[in-house]
Parts: sequence; structure tokens; C-alpha cells
Amino acid sequence: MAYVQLTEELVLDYIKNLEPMQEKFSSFDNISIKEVGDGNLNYVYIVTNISKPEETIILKQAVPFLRVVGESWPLDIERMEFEVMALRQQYEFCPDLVPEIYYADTEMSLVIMQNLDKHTIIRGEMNLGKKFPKMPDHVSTFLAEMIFKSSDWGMAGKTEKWPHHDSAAKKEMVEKYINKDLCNLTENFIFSYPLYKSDTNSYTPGLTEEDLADIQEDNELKVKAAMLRYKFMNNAEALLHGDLHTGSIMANEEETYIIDPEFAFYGPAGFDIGLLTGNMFLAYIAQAYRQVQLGNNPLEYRKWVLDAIKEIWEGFISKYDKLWQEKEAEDKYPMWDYEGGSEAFKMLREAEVLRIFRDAIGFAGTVMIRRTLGLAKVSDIADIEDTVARAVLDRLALRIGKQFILKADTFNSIQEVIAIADGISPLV
Ligand code: ADP
Ligand code: SR1
Ligand code: MG
Repeated sequence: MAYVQLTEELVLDYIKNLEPMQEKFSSFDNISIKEVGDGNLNYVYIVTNISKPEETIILKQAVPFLRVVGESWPLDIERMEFEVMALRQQYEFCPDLVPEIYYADTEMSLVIMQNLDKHTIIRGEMNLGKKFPKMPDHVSTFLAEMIFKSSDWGMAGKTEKWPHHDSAAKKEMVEKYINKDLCNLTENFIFSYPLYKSDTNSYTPGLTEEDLADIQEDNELKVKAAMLRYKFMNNAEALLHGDLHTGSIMANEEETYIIDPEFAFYGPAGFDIGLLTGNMFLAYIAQAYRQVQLGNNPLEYRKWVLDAIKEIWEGFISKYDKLWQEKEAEDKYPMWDYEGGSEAFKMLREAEVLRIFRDAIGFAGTVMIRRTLGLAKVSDIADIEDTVARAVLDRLALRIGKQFILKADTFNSIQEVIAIADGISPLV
């Protein structure tokens, strides 16, 4: 069916003619349809049989423009193909951590998937001080599985022609995931506009010209940020989610799902974990104010956020390392087949994880600056009504983000990164 932009009124006619929906719904006589998209790009409809609420699906459709700006900003609707491709790949590697796809329509640029109606987007809940005890473990599994298994380390295989190391399959993946339009969004909205006086920027009135100049006119920072952008553009290391933040995670006490991978592409292995880490630090900063408003001592919840950041990192490092050792045990690559070879293999793994970690902290810094000065805010700080308090928190986010970028290449542990945040926005 040629592309038509659906509305709440049109969704029912569309789905009731689809064969796979005959299995999901026993009847179409009493259906409710509600558009719930709170993202920046697409329309998301919840479709439920009111008579049997367990019969429910999510329909997500791309529109040919950037929703947060409006029709004046065109955007390829082909982005839905990337979301569908990535969801399928993620489902293969981590079936318990992503929603199941029921149907996809390329021409209509839509996907129909599992409704995660027992889970909520964690950002809003974290704003209210809710903890997600299993989220760090689940998210670190997702990151390690996706990043290792899609990388050259994880994908290099044995073929007749190249019996020890054939990397063709990974190169084919890189080709499949050339996601030009959405990479352009990231390159501009994360890595560029916030770093100069772009018309697209918007920020809390209480931020001063000095605050802006401290970011936009600091030579060392500008050079490092430009180099991070270049890494993003050129280092096709692993299949990334591409937009991993606390608004792309739906969870409850027991389960965690990662949604919305339309920005998927092959990029630097530290990018996803960096985006998430930066967003978690924004929550840490915001909670100094939010917890007081909620009548709590901020220390406990802020400590949980820092512990979660640490647990995600430590989980990622140990799971990534384990996957690599398992692959090596299977492949028995002759490269390490000498006395002392296993020590060299260990040194390689440690060097590689350190490289990913340092890149990630640089990316975390860029995203903190982006969410403070650029378009497409996140609610943690931006939804605080008191503009004086907001400007104070924004300034802390800028200062911490800046230090992350400047010092990224010197960090050896997540504890050192946390110490920077604690030095600027003390854990009290
Ligand atoms: P966008 O691509 O525009 O950012 P998202 O994929 O983030 O859109 O979806 C927007 C909102 O729709 C989410 O914040 C969430 O509330 C809801 N949503 C998306 N996918 C699901 C799902 N599988 N189950 C339940 N709710 C969902
Ligand atoms: C204006 S760019 C829109 C943003 O929304 C998405 O969720 C990504 O974060 C993107 O950068
Ligand atoms: Mg999205």
C-alpha cells in the first residue's frame, strides 16, 4: 500500500485488513486507538480491544518530517526500515530485551509490535525517584551482546578461502546500516549546533553569555568535540542503537526493554553506552533539586543513580570480556598460540575496553551539552519550572559535560568519572 500518513481514525481500517492482526485480535468491533508518541520523530498508536485488553499492539509510523520541528524540516521516512532491521537483529541477539515485531510495512513506513504495557519509560519514573533494580544488569547485557557480537572481534569467521579470519560478513552489515539521514541529525544536533550560535539552539534564560562562551569559544573543547564527531562519522565498529537514553528504555521492577532503534548504524563502540551514561548523569544533577521538591533527602536516590552508572559499566566490561573469551575458545585463532600468547590476548582485551570507555565518556559529555543548549530537550532538568533553579542545574550539566570531553583520554575507571561529577555537583 502506497504511503499514507495514518491518524487515530485511519488506523483501525488499516490493521483490520492485515492477516497477522487476525491472530492478535479476536474481534475489531470494540477497539480503542490512542496516539501516544512523545518522541521527537514519529507517531505511536496503542491499539487495544476494549473487551479483551490483553489483545493489544503498538503501531509506530514514521512521517516525512521531524515531528519536534514540524513539516518545515523534511526527514526520510526510510528511517523505519532501519528501526525494523535493528529490532530484528537485536531480537536475535537479545530476545528478552527488545519488543517483538508482529508486522512491518516498508511502503507505509510502519511497524506493529508488542505493547509493553506492563513497563514504563524510565526517564519520567526516575524524575519521580523510582529505582529500577534490574535495569543496569539488563542494559549492560544488551550493550555487551550487541556491541561485541556485531563487531569485527565478534563477527570474524572462518571460511574456506580465509580459514582463520574472514571479515566479509561484518562489512556487509556496515553497508546495510548506512543510515544517512539520521546520522546527519546526530552529527548536527548533538555534535555541531550546540557548539556554536545556531538558530536551532534553545536554553534556559538564566544561562549567561559567559556560560555559552565557556562551551562555544573554548578552543580545546571545540577541537575535542570535533574529533568525537569525526569518530562518530568514521569508526564503523559495532551496530549501535544510536539513540540510547533513559527515554528509550521501558522497564518495571523485573524486566527491561530497549525501544526505538531508528538511529541504528555502524559506529564507535562507545557511543551507545556514552549516550546513556550522559543521560544518567543528567538525572543525577536534576535529582539534587527534584528530591528536595519531593520532600526527600537527595543523597539516597542520587547515590542509586551513581551506583547504576557504575553497575552498567562494570557489567558491560565483564560481559564483553566473557563473550570475547568464549569466541576465542571456539575459534582458536593461531595469533595467540605461543607461550605468553594468552597474556597478549588479555592485554588486547583490556586495551580495547579502555579505548571504548574513554570514547564513551567523551560522547557522554557531548550529549550533556547537547541536551542543555540544543533542541530536543529531556525532561530531567528541562521540565523544572523554576528557571533560576534550572539555570543552576544547566550550568552544572555544562561544566560536567565539558570536563568529560576534556579529560576523556585520561580516565581509567568509572570511579574517576564519577569523582568529576561529584566534585562539580557534590553527592549530598
Ligand atoms: P520516537 O521514535 O518518535 O522517539 P518512540 O519509539 O520513542 O518514538 O516512542 C514514543 C513513545 O511511545 C514512547 O515514549 C513510549 O511511551 C511509547 N512506545 C513506543 N514503543 C512502545 C512499545 N513497544 N510499547 C509501549 N509503548 C511504546
Ligand atoms: C532534533 S533531533 C531529535 C532527537 O530526537 C531523537 O530522539 C534523538 O535524540 C535526536 O537527536
Ligand atoms: Mg526515535
